[in-house]
Amino acid sequence: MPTAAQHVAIALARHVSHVFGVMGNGNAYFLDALLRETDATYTAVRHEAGAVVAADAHFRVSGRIAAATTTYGAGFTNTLTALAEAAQARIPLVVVVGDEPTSGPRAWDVDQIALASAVGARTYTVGRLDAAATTVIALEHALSYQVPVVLALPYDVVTREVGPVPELPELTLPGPLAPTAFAAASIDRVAAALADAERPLLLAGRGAWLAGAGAALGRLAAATGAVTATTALGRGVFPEQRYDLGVTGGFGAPAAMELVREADVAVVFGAGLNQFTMRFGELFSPAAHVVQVDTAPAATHPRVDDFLRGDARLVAELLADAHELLPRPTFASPGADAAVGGGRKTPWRETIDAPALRAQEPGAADGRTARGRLDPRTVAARLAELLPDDRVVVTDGGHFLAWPNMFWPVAEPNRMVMVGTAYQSIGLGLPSVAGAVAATGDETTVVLGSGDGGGLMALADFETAVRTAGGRGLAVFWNDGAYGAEVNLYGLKGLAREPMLIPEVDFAALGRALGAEGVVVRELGDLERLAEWAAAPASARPFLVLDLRIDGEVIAPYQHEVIRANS
Ligand SMILES: Cc1ncc(C[n+]2csc(CCOP(=O)(O)OP(=O)(O)O)c2C)c(N)n1
Repeated sequence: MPTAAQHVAIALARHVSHVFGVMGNGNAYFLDALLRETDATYTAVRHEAGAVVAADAHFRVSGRIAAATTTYGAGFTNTLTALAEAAQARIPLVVVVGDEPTSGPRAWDVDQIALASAVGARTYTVGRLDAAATTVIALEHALSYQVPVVLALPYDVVTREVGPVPELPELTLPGPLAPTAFAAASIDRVAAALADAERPLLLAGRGAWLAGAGAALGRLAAATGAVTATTALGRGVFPEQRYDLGVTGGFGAPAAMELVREADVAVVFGAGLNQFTMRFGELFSPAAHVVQVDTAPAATHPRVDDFLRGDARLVAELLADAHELLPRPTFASPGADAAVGGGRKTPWRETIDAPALRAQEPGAADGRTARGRLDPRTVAARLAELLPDDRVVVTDGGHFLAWPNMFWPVAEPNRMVMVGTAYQSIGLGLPSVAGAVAATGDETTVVLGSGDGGGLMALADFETAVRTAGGRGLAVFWNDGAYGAEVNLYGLKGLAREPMLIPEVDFAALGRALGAEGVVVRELGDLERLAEWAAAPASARPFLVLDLRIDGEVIAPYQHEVIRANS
């Protein structure tokens, strides 16, 4: 007779193909059922935070929900930072976790429901009569609200025989959020504002990508002559890169950011407008009219003048349709005589050279600073030339985040994934590798970017990264012998430096200990190994670790913005 654990595993595996976890008393029977009774793939990680991070990264890369599993108590509390990140970033996933028995807590139990709730995750507790149904409802909640959920397995329930697995319904999920009545009534007004603008700008974020708004936004940009830009999580949303300024905010190129300040009307789609995107309030000129289109209940930044609630794709389509119905043509088609065509101005986007505007400040030409260490800008630019095009980049947090974001082009938003940025946590990079590996095909290279501080924090899942990615994996450690972001903020203010420093750790040797190949990179020439590696098929090469000995005194522009905002 099937047990409750089997009911949960079978119901879960109908919709989830990958489960990441660490085993213990609380999830042993669930794991046994999962491996024996379902086709789901189980990947062991080495720290429970890594299980949630891997499931999170899996969703961010593939758009498909995954699960994490841990034992009760310590196994569960180990997930909390990663769970907070998933909640704040609005990533659906299921954490299948052991819990206290229905008879009440034992000496080692903690109030897991309260803990999950405190970081923003709802718990569904499985009972003996409803194990499969509760699993389906938990999945529906995660996907409908785009949040992580906890599926709790009481210790005494999992082993109970509960009868045949019932017929399971398909998931019932809501469609895209229709524009509110106010938003629908505002379409003509916003379309007219875009048409009348001298310098219209469209800015899109991850919400626009999730809504599949790319084509509609491309149509709207073409119709209005708007220059486009994205947030760090929305890169590549607009189909035409030749009119795109790249990332706004501190990772953006200086000339591109100056141009954004010239916009007189800016319409923002599916972007939360956090302090980094907004350059701490400086992104738009005070005179610009800023419209935000989002599924959030209200505007997410005080700078927003007009808020339209609705799905980014639906609203972009309505705006493009409305623009086409306007009584006057906005501008002549390219090359046409303005007088004959009735056009009244040159589209703003035709007046700019976006690729030149996107150029970043280069580093030292020979790749070395006066202190004899690597210039991170030059090495980042060289890495961009050497990395395989078919890649997914997963990163930790820290000052170094600037270098991949500024210098590595991204084909689609789901090819640069930063687990940890919503909750501003470091230490979630290395376990992201396993999730990205499971989410992509054999041809795709998974590239990790990490600082030395975040890398050391996540060391347990360095093993997971090497084991799961094998020759598909490459880890790039931006090694400055410090918690660089802290040095830049508090070291420069004169605070005691000792807590900010890290001995020079040999990540190449650490990688070798785990079965990878490790290269210490002290000059640009040391990157030649990457050229050979990239040319070999993944099956014929090892996981490669590049330990970049960078100069921490080269400070990224976004860090200067943070320093200014903090002083
Ligand atoms: C879990 C956690 N602990 C501490 C911090 C504070 N913090 C933010 S950035 C940072 C330094 C990161 O250092 P490293 O990973 O070496 O990257 P770098 O800044 O040097 O590029 C620290 C400690 C944090 N954000 N998250």
